[in-house]
Amino acid sequence: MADIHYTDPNGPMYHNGVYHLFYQHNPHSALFGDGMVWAHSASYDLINWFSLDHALVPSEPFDAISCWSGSVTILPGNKPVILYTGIDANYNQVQNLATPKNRSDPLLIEWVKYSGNPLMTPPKGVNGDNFRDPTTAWQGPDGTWKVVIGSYSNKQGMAILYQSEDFVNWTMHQDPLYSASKTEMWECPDFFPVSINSTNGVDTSVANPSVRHVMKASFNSHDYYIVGTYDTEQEKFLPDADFTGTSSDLRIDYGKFYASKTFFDSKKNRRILWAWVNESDSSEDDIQKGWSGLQAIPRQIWLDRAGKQLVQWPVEELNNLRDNQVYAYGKKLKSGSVFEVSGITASQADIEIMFELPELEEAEFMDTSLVDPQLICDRQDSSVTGKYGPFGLLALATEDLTERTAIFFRIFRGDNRYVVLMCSEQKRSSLRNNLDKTTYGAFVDIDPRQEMVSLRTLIDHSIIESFGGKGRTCITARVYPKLAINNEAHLFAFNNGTLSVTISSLHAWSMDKARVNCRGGLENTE
Ligand code: DQQ
Repeated sequence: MADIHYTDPNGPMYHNGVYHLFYQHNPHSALFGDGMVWAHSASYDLINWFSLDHALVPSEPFDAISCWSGSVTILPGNKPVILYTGIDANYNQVQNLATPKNRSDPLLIEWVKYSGNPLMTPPKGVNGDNFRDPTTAWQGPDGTWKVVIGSYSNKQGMAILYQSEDFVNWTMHQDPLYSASKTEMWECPDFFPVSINSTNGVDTSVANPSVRHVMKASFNSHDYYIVGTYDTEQEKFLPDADFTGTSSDLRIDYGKFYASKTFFDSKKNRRILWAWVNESDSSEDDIQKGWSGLQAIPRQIWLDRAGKQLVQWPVEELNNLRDNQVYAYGKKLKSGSVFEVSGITASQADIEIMFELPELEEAEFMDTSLVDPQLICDRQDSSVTGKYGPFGLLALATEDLTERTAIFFRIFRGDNRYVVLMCSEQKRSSLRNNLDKTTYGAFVDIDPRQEMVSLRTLIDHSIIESFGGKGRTCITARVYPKLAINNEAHLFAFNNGTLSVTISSLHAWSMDKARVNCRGGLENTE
Protein backbone atom coordinates (compact mmCIF):
# COMPACT_ATOMS: atom_id res chain seq x y z
CA MET A 1 0.00 0.00 0.00
CA ALA A 2 1.30 3.45 -0.87
CA ASP A 3 1.78 5.97 1.93
CA ILE A 4 -1.44 7.85 2.34
CA HIS A 5 -2.82 10.53 4.60
CA TYR A 6 -6.54 11.11 4.98
CA THR A 7 -8.05 14.11 6.67
CA ASP A 8 -11.05 16.43 6.37
CA PRO A 9 -14.26 15.21 4.76
CA ASN A 10 -15.02 17.44 1.77
CA GLY A 11 -18.23 18.05 -0.15
CA PRO A 12 -20.38 15.16 1.10
CA MET A 13 -23.59 14.86 -0.92
CA TYR A 14 -26.40 12.62 -2.07
CA HIS A 15 -27.00 12.82 -5.80
CA ASN A 16 -29.04 10.58 -8.11
CA GLY A 17 -29.05 7.60 -5.77
CA VAL A 18 -25.36 7.81 -4.83
CA TYR A 19 -23.68 9.13 -1.69
CA HIS A 20 -20.39 10.87 -2.41
CA LEU A 21 -17.62 11.66 -0.01
CA PHE A 22 -14.56 13.59 -1.08
CA TYR A 23 -11.76 13.99 1.43
CA GLN A 24 -8.40 15.63 1.93
CA HIS A 25 -5.73 13.18 0.94
CA ASN A 26 -1.99 13.28 0.46
CA PRO A 27 -1.18 10.60 -2.12
CA HIS A 28 2.56 11.01 -1.53
CA SER A 29 2.93 10.60 2.21
CA ALA A 30 1.37 9.25 5.36
CA LEU A 31 1.63 12.80 6.70
CA PHE A 32 0.13 16.12 5.72
CA GLY A 33 2.07 18.07 3.08
CA ASP A 34 1.93 20.02 -0.16
CA GLY A 35 0.07 18.35 -3.00
CA MET A 36 -3.19 17.65 -1.14
CA VAL A 37 -5.95 16.37 -3.44
CA TRP A 38 -9.68 15.75 -3.22
CA ALA A 39 -9.95 11.99 -3.15
CA HIS A 40 -13.36 10.59 -3.99
CA SER A 41 -15.42 7.66 -2.70
CA ALA A 42 -18.99 6.68 -3.46
CA SER A 43 -21.57 4.47 -1.81
CA TYR A 44 -25.17 3.37 -2.19
CA ASP A 45 -25.72 2.84 1.54
CA LEU A 46 -23.23 5.05 3.47
CA ILE A 47 -21.56 1.88 4.78
CA ASN A 48 -19.90 0.09 1.85
CA TRP A 49 -17.68 2.36 -0.23
CA PHE A 50 -15.67 2.17 -3.40
CA SER A 51 -12.94 4.57 -4.39
CA LEU A 52 -12.91 6.59 -7.59
CA ASP A 53 -10.25 8.67 -9.32
CA HIS A 54 -9.19 11.82 -7.50
CA ALA A 55 -11.69 14.56 -8.24
CA LEU A 56 -9.35 17.55 -7.83
CA VAL A 57 -5.57 17.58 -7.99
CA PRO A 58 -3.27 20.62 -8.04
CA SER A 59 -2.77 21.69 -11.64
CA GLU A 60 -3.43 25.38 -12.22
CA PRO A 61 -1.92 28.61 -10.89
CA PHE A 62 -4.99 28.98 -8.59
CA ASP A 63 -4.36 25.59 -6.92
CA ALA A 64 -0.76 24.88 -7.88
CA ILE A 65 0.29 23.77 -4.39
CA SER A 66 -2.82 22.05 -3.01
CA CYS A 67 -6.55 21.56 -3.29
CA TRP A 68 -7.79 22.16 0.25
CA SER A 69 -11.18 21.74 1.87
CA GLY A 70 -14.53 22.90 0.58
CA SER A 71 -18.11 21.90 -0.03
CA VAL A 72 -20.66 20.85 -2.58
CA THR A 73 -23.80 22.84 -3.32
CA ILE A 74 -26.60 21.34 -5.38
CA LEU A 75 -27.86 24.08 -7.69
CA PRO A 76 -31.44 24.14 -9.02
CA GLY A 77 -31.90 21.46 -11.66
CA ASN A 78 -30.01 18.96 -9.47
CA LYS A 79 -26.61 20.32 -10.55
CA PRO A 80 -23.81 19.74 -8.03
CA VAL A 81 -20.89 22.16 -7.95
CA ILE A 82 -17.78 22.25 -5.78
CA LEU A 83 -16.35 25.32 -4.06
CA TYR A 84 -12.87 24.58 -2.67
CA THR A 85 -9.80 26.38 -1.40
CA GLY A 86 -6.81 26.40 -3.71
CA ILE A 87 -3.35 27.04 -2.37
CA ASP A 88 -2.07 29.09 -5.25
CA ALA A 89 1.46 29.33 -6.59
CA ASN A 90 2.25 32.07 -4.02
CA TYR A 91 0.84 30.03 -1.13
CA ASN A 92 -2.21 32.27 -0.88
CA GLN A 93 -5.60 30.77 -0.10
CA VAL A 94 -8.21 31.43 -2.79
CA GLN A 95 -11.68 30.01 -3.48
CA ASN A 96 -12.33 28.08 -6.67
CA LEU A 97 -15.26 26.50 -8.50
CA ALA A 98 -15.41 23.09 -10.19
CA THR A 99 -18.29 21.35 -11.98
CA PRO A 100 -18.86 17.76 -13.16
CA LYS A 101 -17.48 17.12 -16.64
CA ASN A 102 -20.40 14.90 -17.48
CA ARG A 103 -23.53 15.22 -15.37
CA SER A 104 -24.96 12.06 -16.81
CA ASP A 105 -22.09 10.04 -15.34
CA PRO A 106 -23.86 8.51 -12.30
CA LEU A 107 -20.61 8.57 -10.33
CA LEU A 108 -19.52 12.11 -11.30
CA ILE A 109 -15.95 10.95 -11.64
CA GLU A 110 -14.41 13.82 -13.58
CA TRP A 111 -14.54 17.43 -12.45
CA VAL A 112 -13.62 20.52 -14.44
CA LYS A 113 -12.16 23.61 -12.83
CA TYR A 114 -13.77 26.87 -13.90
CA SER A 115 -11.45 28.84 -16.19
CA GLY A 116 -12.27 32.11 -14.39
CA ASN A 117 -10.88 30.88 -11.04
CA PRO A 118 -10.15 32.13 -8.47
CA LEU A 119 -13.57 33.47 -7.52
CA MET A 120 -12.50 34.97 -4.20
CA THR A 121 -9.09 36.12 -2.98
CA PRO A 122 -8.13 37.19 0.56
CA PRO A 123 -9.82 40.55 1.23
CA LYS A 124 -8.07 43.56 2.75
CA GLY A 125 -7.10 42.91 6.36
CA VAL A 126 -7.04 39.13 5.96
CA ASN A 127 -3.74 37.28 5.64
CA GLY A 128 -3.27 35.02 2.64
CA ASP A 129 -3.12 32.01 4.95
CA ASN A 130 -6.32 32.84 6.88
CA PHE A 131 -8.97 32.47 4.20
CA ARG A 132 -10.30 29.01 3.53
CA ASP A 133 -12.87 26.20 3.58
CA PRO A 134 -16.04 27.47 1.84
CA THR A 135 -19.31 26.04 3.22
CA THR A 136 -22.20 24.66 1.24
CA ALA A 137 -23.88 27.75 -0.21
CA TRP A 138 -27.52 28.60 0.47
CA GLN A 139 -30.07 30.73 -1.29
CA GLY A 140 -31.66 33.75 0.38
CA PRO A 141 -35.38 34.53 0.07
CA ASP A 142 -34.60 36.74 -2.97
CA GLY A 143 -32.67 33.97 -4.71
CA THR A 144 -29.20 35.39 -3.98
CA TRP A 145 -26.52 32.80 -3.18
CA LYS A 146 -24.57 33.10 0.07
CA VAL A 147 -21.51 31.26 1.29
CA VAL A 148 -19.16 31.71 4.23
CA ILE A 149 -15.39 31.31 4.32
CA GLY A 150 -13.41 30.55 7.49
CA SER A 151 -11.04 33.31 8.56
CA TYR A 152 -9.23 35.18 11.30
CA SER A 153 -8.79 38.94 11.34
CA ASN A 154 -8.48 41.62 14.00
CA LYS A 155 -8.01 38.93 16.66
CA GLN A 156 -11.36 37.36 15.80
CA GLY A 157 -12.22 34.04 14.28
CA MET A 158 -14.96 34.52 11.72
CA ALA A 159 -17.18 33.39 8.90
CA ILE A 160 -16.77 35.92 6.08
CA LEU A 161 -19.94 36.19 4.01
CA TYR A 162 -20.00 36.39 0.21
CA GLN A 163 -23.05 36.80 -2.03
CA SER A 164 -23.68 36.08 -5.69
CA GLU A 165 -26.47 36.15 -8.26
CA ASP A 166 -24.89 33.60 -10.58
CA PHE A 167 -22.51 31.53 -8.40
CA VAL A 168 -19.54 32.90 -10.36
CA ASN A 169 -19.31 36.58 -9.43
CA TRP A 170 -19.10 36.93 -5.66
CA THR A 171 -19.14 40.10 -3.55
CA MET A 172 -18.01 40.24 0.05
CA HIS A 173 -20.68 41.44 2.48
CA GLN A 174 -19.48 44.36 4.62
CA ASP A 175 -19.71 42.33 7.87
CA PRO A 176 -18.95 38.71 8.55
CA LEU A 177 -21.99 36.49 9.15
CA TYR A 178 -20.49 35.98 12.59
CA SER A 179 -17.19 36.64 14.36
CA ALA A 180 -15.97 35.74 17.83
CA SER A 181 -13.10 37.07 19.89
CA LYS A 182 -12.61 33.98 22.04
CA THR A 183 -11.64 31.76 19.11
CA GLU A 184 -8.71 31.17 16.82
CA MET A 185 -8.72 30.92 13.01
CA TRP A 186 -11.97 29.23 11.94
CA GLU A 187 -11.32 26.15 9.87
CA CYS A 188 -14.09 24.28 8.05
CA PRO A 189 -17.04 26.41 9.20
CA ASP A 190 -20.46 24.85 8.71
CA PHE A 191 -23.74 26.80 8.81
CA PHE A 192 -27.02 24.96 8.59
CA PRO A 193 -30.68 24.98 9.69
CA VAL A 194 -32.14 22.43 12.12
CA SER A 195 -35.85 21.77 12.70
CA ILE A 196 -37.22 22.98 16.02
CA ASN A 197 -39.46 19.99 16.60
CA SER A 198 -38.32 17.14 14.39
CA THR A 199 -35.31 14.89 13.98
CA ASN A 200 -35.67 15.31 10.21
CA GLY A 201 -33.12 17.44 8.47
CA VAL A 202 -33.89 20.33 6.14
CA ASP A 203 -32.14 21.65 3.07
CA THR A 204 -29.44 24.25 3.69
CA SER A 205 -31.46 27.14 2.17
CA VAL A 206 -34.43 26.70 4.53
CA ALA A 207 -34.87 29.75 6.80
CA ASN A 208 -38.28 30.10 8.42
CA PRO A 209 -39.75 30.03 11.94
CA SER A 210 -39.72 26.21 12.01
CA VAL A 211 -35.91 26.13 12.13
CA ARG A 212 -33.00 27.44 14.11
CA HIS A 213 -29.46 27.72 12.77
CA VAL A 214 -26.18 26.18 13.85
CA MET A 215 -22.75 27.70 13.32
CA LYS A 216 -19.91 25.22 13.67
CA ALA A 217 -16.24 26.15 13.54
CA SER A 218 -13.09 24.06 13.92
CA PHE A 219 -10.24 25.48 16.00
CA ASN A 220 -8.09 24.53 18.95
CA SER A 221 -8.22 20.87 17.78
CA HIS A 222 -11.99 20.67 18.35
CA ASP A 223 -15.29 21.31 16.58
CA TYR A 224 -17.34 23.89 18.49
CA TYR A 225 -20.82 25.15 17.74
CA ILE A 226 -23.42 27.68 18.76
CA VAL A 227 -27.18 27.62 18.15
CA GLY A 228 -29.13 30.72 17.20
CA THR A 229 -31.29 32.66 14.80
CA TYR A 230 -30.37 33.62 11.26
CA ASP A 231 -31.61 37.10 10.42
CA THR A 232 -31.80 36.98 6.62
CA GLU A 233 -32.58 40.69 6.30
CA GLN A 234 -29.57 41.92 8.25
CA GLU A 235 -27.40 38.99 7.10
CA LYS A 236 -26.48 38.27 10.70
CA PHE A 237 -26.33 35.14 12.75
CA LEU A 238 -27.61 35.87 16.27
CA PRO A 239 -26.53 33.07 18.60
CA ASP A 240 -28.25 32.39 21.92
CA ALA A 241 -24.79 32.59 23.50
CA ASP A 242 -21.31 33.38 22.17
CA PHE A 243 -18.24 31.13 22.27
CA THR A 244 -16.62 31.64 25.67
CA GLY A 245 -13.25 29.97 25.16
CA THR A 246 -13.95 27.76 28.20
CA SER A 247 -14.83 24.10 28.72
CA SER A 248 -18.50 25.06 28.78
CA ASP A 249 -18.55 25.66 25.01
CA LEU A 250 -20.54 23.03 23.16
CA ARG A 251 -18.57 20.61 21.03
CA ILE A 252 -19.79 18.26 18.33
CA ASP A 253 -17.66 15.57 19.97
CA TYR A 254 -15.53 15.82 23.11
CA GLY A 255 -12.79 13.46 21.91
CA LYS A 256 -10.77 13.28 18.71
CA PHE A 257 -13.00 14.65 15.99
CA TYR A 258 -12.23 17.53 13.64
CA ALA A 259 -13.15 19.43 10.49
CA SER A 260 -16.67 17.99 10.52
CA LYS A 261 -19.12 18.81 7.80
CA THR A 262 -22.84 18.14 7.33
CA PHE A 263 -25.03 17.68 4.29
CA PHE A 264 -28.75 17.32 3.69
CA ASP A 265 -29.67 13.81 2.58
CA SER A 266 -32.76 14.26 0.41
CA LYS A 267 -33.19 10.48 0.15
CA LYS A 268 -34.11 10.14 3.82
CA ASN A 269 -34.76 13.75 4.81
CA ARG A 270 -32.03 13.90 7.36
CA ARG A 271 -28.85 15.86 7.99
CA ILE A 272 -25.70 13.79 8.15
CA LEU A 273 -22.38 14.71 9.74
CA TRP A 274 -18.95 13.49 8.69
CA ALA A 275 -15.65 14.13 10.48
CA TRP A 276 -11.96 13.35 10.41
CA VAL A 277 -10.44 11.40 13.32
CA ASN A 278 -6.67 11.62 13.52
CA GLU A 279 -4.12 9.22 14.99
CA SER A 280 -2.96 8.92 18.60
CA ASP A 281 0.50 7.65 17.67
CA SER A 282 3.52 9.58 16.41
CA SER A 283 4.38 10.77 12.89
CA GLU A 284 7.14 8.14 12.82
CA ASP A 285 4.55 5.47 13.58
CA ASP A 286 2.35 6.79 10.79
CA ILE A 287 5.19 6.66 8.29
CA GLN A 288 5.87 3.10 9.35
CA LYS A 289 2.20 2.12 9.09
CA GLY A 290 2.01 3.87 5.73
CA TRP A 291 -1.20 5.74 6.50
CA SER A 292 -2.89 8.05 8.95
CA GLY A 293 -6.34 9.45 9.64
CA LEU A 294 -9.82 8.06 9.18
CA GLN A 295 -13.42 9.16 8.83
CA ALA A 296 -15.82 8.61 11.72
CA ILE A 297 -19.04 6.69 11.15
CA PRO A 298 -21.52 9.13 9.56
CA ARG A 299 -24.04 10.46 12.09
CA GLN A 300 -27.53 11.78 11.77
CA ILE A 301 -27.72 15.12 13.53
CA TRP A 302 -30.66 17.17 14.81
CA LEU A 303 -31.64 19.72 17.46
CA ASP A 304 -32.51 18.45 20.92
CA ARG A 305 -36.12 19.04 22.02
CA ALA A 306 -35.01 21.66 24.52
CA GLY A 307 -33.42 23.57 21.63
CA LYS A 308 -30.08 24.15 23.32
CA GLN A 309 -27.86 21.54 21.77
CA LEU A 310 -27.45 19.02 18.96
CA VAL A 311 -28.06 15.29 19.17
CA GLN A 312 -26.16 12.75 17.07
CA TRP A 313 -26.70 9.10 16.31
CA PRO A 314 -24.92 6.70 13.94
CA VAL A 315 -26.83 6.46 10.64
CA GLU A 316 -29.39 3.66 10.77
CA GLU A 317 -27.69 1.83 7.87
CA LEU A 318 -24.92 0.86 10.31
CA ASN A 319 -27.34 -1.59 11.91
CA ASN A 320 -27.07 -3.74 8.78
CA LEU A 321 -23.59 -4.75 9.91
CA ARG A 322 -24.93 -6.08 13.21
CA ASP A 323 -24.55 -9.79 13.70
CA ASN A 324 -24.72 -12.24 16.53
CA GLN A 325 -26.71 -10.37 19.17
CA VAL A 326 -26.23 -10.99 22.88
CA TYR A 327 -28.30 -9.34 25.58
CA ALA A 328 -28.88 -9.03 29.30
CA TYR A 329 -31.71 -7.49 31.33
CA GLY A 330 -31.99 -6.51 34.97
CA LYS A 331 -28.38 -7.37 35.75
CA LYS A 332 -27.31 -5.86 39.06
CA LEU A 333 -23.74 -4.55 39.17
CA LYS A 334 -22.74 -4.45 42.82
CA SER A 335 -19.92 -2.25 44.03
CA GLY A 336 -16.63 -3.43 42.52
CA SER A 337 -18.15 -5.84 40.01
CA VAL A 338 -16.95 -6.55 36.50
CA PHE A 339 -19.18 -8.50 34.12
CA GLU A 340 -17.91 -9.86 30.82
CA VAL A 341 -20.08 -9.35 27.75
CA SER A 342 -19.16 -12.55 25.96
CA GLY A 343 -20.31 -14.12 22.72
CA ILE A 344 -19.40 -11.24 20.41
CA THR A 345 -16.21 -10.10 18.66
CA ALA A 346 -15.19 -7.48 21.18
CA SER A 347 -12.72 -5.86 18.76
CA GLN A 348 -15.52 -4.94 16.35
CA ALA A 349 -18.79 -4.41 18.16
CA ASP A 350 -21.83 -2.22 18.77
CA ILE A 351 -23.20 -2.01 22.32
CA GLU A 352 -26.30 -0.31 23.68
CA ILE A 353 -26.67 -0.22 27.44
CA MET A 354 -29.04 1.45 29.91
CA PHE A 355 -28.33 1.90 33.60
CA GLU A 356 -30.86 2.20 36.41
CA LEU A 357 -29.85 4.15 39.50
CA PRO A 358 -32.28 3.25 42.28
CA GLU A 359 -30.92 5.49 45.05
CA LEU A 360 -30.17 8.75 43.29
CA GLU A 361 -30.46 10.89 46.39
CA GLU A 362 -27.34 9.12 47.70
CA ALA A 363 -25.17 10.67 44.93
CA GLU A 364 -22.18 12.76 46.00
CA PHE A 365 -22.56 16.52 46.09
CA MET A 366 -20.44 18.60 43.74
CA ASP A 367 -20.63 22.16 42.52
CA THR A 368 -20.15 21.26 38.89
CA SER A 369 -20.59 24.81 37.61
CA LEU A 370 -17.00 25.56 38.48
CA VAL A 371 -15.21 22.54 37.09
CA ASP A 372 -13.88 21.34 33.78
CA PRO A 373 -15.50 17.93 33.16
CA GLN A 374 -12.45 16.58 31.31
CA LEU A 375 -10.34 17.39 34.34
CA ILE A 376 -12.68 15.50 36.70
CA CYS A 377 -12.57 12.49 34.38
CA ASP A 378 -8.80 12.59 34.42
CA ARG A 379 -8.40 13.02 38.19
CA GLN A 380 -11.23 10.70 39.13
CA ASP A 381 -10.50 8.05 36.55
CA SER A 382 -12.07 4.58 36.41
CA SER A 383 -9.88 3.33 39.24
CA VAL A 384 -11.13 5.99 41.68
CA THR A 385 -14.15 4.76 43.63
CA GLY A 386 -17.04 7.19 44.00
CA LYS A 387 -20.61 6.70 45.09
CA TYR A 388 -22.62 6.62 41.87
CA GLY A 389 -19.85 5.75 39.50
CA PRO A 390 -17.58 5.14 37.89
CA PHE A 391 -19.77 2.64 36.04
CA GLY A 392 -19.84 1.82 32.34
CA LEU A 393 -17.85 -0.26 29.85
CA LEU A 394 -14.29 -1.49 29.60
CA ALA A 395 -13.61 -1.84 25.88
CA LEU A 396 -10.67 -3.41 24.02
CA ALA A 397 -9.59 -4.95 27.30
CA THR A 398 -7.30 -7.85 28.11
CA GLU A 399 -8.79 -10.55 30.28
CA ASP A 400 -6.75 -9.33 33.27
CA LEU A 401 -7.70 -5.69 32.51
CA THR A 402 -4.10 -4.48 32.23
CA GLU A 403 -5.18 -2.96 28.94
CA ARG A 404 -8.59 -1.32 28.78
CA THR A 405 -10.35 1.80 27.58
CA ALA A 406 -12.99 2.85 30.10
CA ILE A 407 -16.12 4.66 28.97
CA PHE A 408 -17.99 5.51 32.12
CA PHE A 409 -20.34 7.78 34.03
CA ARG A 410 -20.41 9.47 37.41
CA ILE A 411 -23.54 11.02 38.85
CA PHE A 412 -23.33 14.04 41.13
CA ARG A 413 -25.91 15.92 43.09
CA GLY A 414 -25.78 19.66 42.46
CA ASP A 415 -28.05 22.43 43.69
CA ASN A 416 -31.58 21.24 42.90
CA ARG A 417 -30.45 18.97 40.11
CA TYR A 418 -28.40 15.95 39.24
CA VAL A 419 -25.39 16.10 36.97
CA VAL A 420 -24.28 13.27 34.72
CA LEU A 421 -20.60 13.16 33.80
CA MET A 422 -19.40 11.00 30.89
CA CYS A 423 -15.75 10.06 30.48
CA SER A 424 -13.61 8.19 27.98
CA GLU A 425 -10.36 7.25 29.70
CA GLN A 426 -7.45 6.11 27.53
CA LYS A 427 -4.73 6.00 30.25
CA ARG A 428 -4.62 2.22 30.28
CA SER A 429 -5.66 1.67 26.68
CA SER A 430 -2.30 0.26 25.66
CA LEU A 431 0.94 -1.04 27.10
CA ARG A 432 2.65 0.91 24.33
CA ASN A 433 4.27 4.22 25.18
CA ASN A 434 4.43 7.42 23.14
CA LEU A 435 0.72 7.43 22.44
CA ASP A 436 -1.69 10.27 23.08
CA LYS A 437 -3.70 8.84 25.97
CA THR A 438 -5.56 12.02 26.92
CA THR A 439 -8.72 11.39 28.94
CA TYR A 440 -11.87 13.05 27.59
CA GLY A 441 -15.00 14.08 29.43
CA ALA A 442 -18.17 16.12 29.23
CA PHE A 443 -21.48 16.53 31.01
CA VAL A 444 -24.59 14.87 29.60
CA ASP A 445 -27.63 17.12 29.60
CA ILE A 446 -30.19 14.67 30.98
CA ASP A 447 -32.09 14.47 34.23
CA PRO A 448 -31.46 11.00 35.65
CA ARG A 449 -34.73 11.28 37.62
CA GLN A 450 -36.61 11.38 34.31
CA GLU A 451 -34.60 9.08 32.07
CA MET A 452 -32.11 6.26 32.39
CA VAL A 453 -28.44 6.88 31.79
CA SER A 454 -27.69 5.29 28.41
CA LEU A 455 -24.60 4.60 26.38
CA ARG A 456 -24.03 3.37 22.86
CA THR A 457 -20.47 2.50 21.98
CA LEU A 458 -19.07 1.50 18.58
CA ILE A 459 -15.77 -0.33 18.73
CA ASP A 460 -13.66 -0.95 15.64
CA HIS A 461 -10.08 -2.05 16.46
CA SER A 462 -8.46 1.37 16.98
CA ILE A 463 -11.49 3.62 17.24
CA ILE A 464 -14.15 3.85 19.93
CA GLU A 465 -17.10 6.16 19.32
CA SER A 466 -19.40 6.64 22.31
CA PHE A 467 -22.83 8.28 22.44
CA GLY A 468 -24.09 9.15 25.93
CA GLY A 469 -27.65 10.17 26.84
CA LYS A 470 -29.08 8.97 23.50
CA GLY A 471 -26.53 10.97 21.53
CA ARG A 472 -26.48 14.20 23.54
CA THR A 473 -22.79 13.81 24.40
CA CYS A 474 -20.40 12.10 21.98
CA ILE A 475 -16.78 11.13 22.60
CA THR A 476 -14.47 9.54 20.04
CA ALA A 477 -11.12 7.98 20.97
CA ARG A 478 -8.28 6.38 19.03
CA VAL A 479 -6.51 3.62 20.96
CA TYR A 480 -3.89 1.05 20.01
CA PRO A 481 -3.88 -1.88 22.43
CA LYS A 482 -0.85 -4.09 22.24
CA LEU A 483 -2.46 -7.27 23.54
CA ALA A 484 -6.22 -6.68 23.47
CA ILE A 485 -6.48 -7.07 19.72
CA ASN A 486 -8.66 -9.21 17.46
CA ASN A 487 -9.73 -12.36 19.34
CA GLU A 488 -7.75 -11.33 22.41
CA ALA A 489 -9.99 -8.31 22.97
CA HIS A 490 -12.66 -8.51 25.67
CA LEU A 491 -15.58 -6.31 26.64
CA PHE A 492 -16.82 -5.79 30.21
CA ALA A 493 -19.44 -3.78 32.02
CA PHE A 494 -18.19 -2.51 35.39
CA ASN A 495 -19.18 -0.61 38.48
CA ASN A 496 -16.51 0.88 40.68
CA GLY A 497 -18.84 3.03 42.76
CA THR A 498 -19.94 2.09 46.28
CA LEU A 499 -23.64 2.09 45.27
CA SER A 500 -25.05 -0.67 43.08
CA VAL A 501 -26.32 0.10 39.61
CA THR A 502 -28.55 -2.14 37.51
CA ILE A 503 -28.11 -2.78 33.82
CA SER A 504 -31.72 -2.38 32.82
CA SER A 505 -30.88 -3.62 29.33
CA LEU A 506 -27.78 -4.43 27.36
CA HIS A 507 -27.68 -5.38 23.69
CA ALA A 508 -24.40 -6.06 21.97
CA TRP A 509 -23.56 -7.19 18.49
CA SER A 510 -20.51 -8.36 16.60
CA MET A 511 -20.14 -6.07 13.63
CA ASP A 512 -19.46 -7.37 10.14
CA LYS A 513 -16.74 -5.78 8.11
CA ALA A 514 -17.86 -2.98 5.80
CA ARG A 515 -16.37 -2.90 2.32
CA VAL A 516 -14.28 0.22 2.47
CA ASN A 517 -12.77 1.77 -0.62
CA CYS A 518 -12.91 -1.28 -2.83
CA ARG A 519 -11.66 -0.14 -6.20
CA GLY A 520 -14.59 0.11 -8.61
CA GLY A 521 -16.68 -1.78 -6.08
CA LEU A 522 -15.22 -5.11 -7.13
CA GLU A 523 -11.81 -5.76 -5.75
CA ASN A 524 -11.13 -5.59 -2.02
CA THR A 525 -7.86 -3.70 -1.61
CA GLU A 526 -7.47 -4.12 2.15
N1 DQQ B 1 -7.32 21.01 6.58
C1 DQQ B 1 -7.37 21.52 5.22
C2 DQQ B 1 -7.70 22.96 5.36
C3 DQQ B 1 -8.45 23.01 6.63
C4 DQQ B 1 -7.71 22.03 7.51
C5 DQQ B 1 -6.09 21.20 4.53
C6 DQQ B 1 -8.54 21.52 8.66
O1 DQQ B 1 -8.48 23.41 4.25
O2 DQQ B 1 -8.50 24.30 7.17
O3 DQQ B 1 -5.89 19.82 4.39
O4 DQQ B 1 -8.11 20.27 9.09
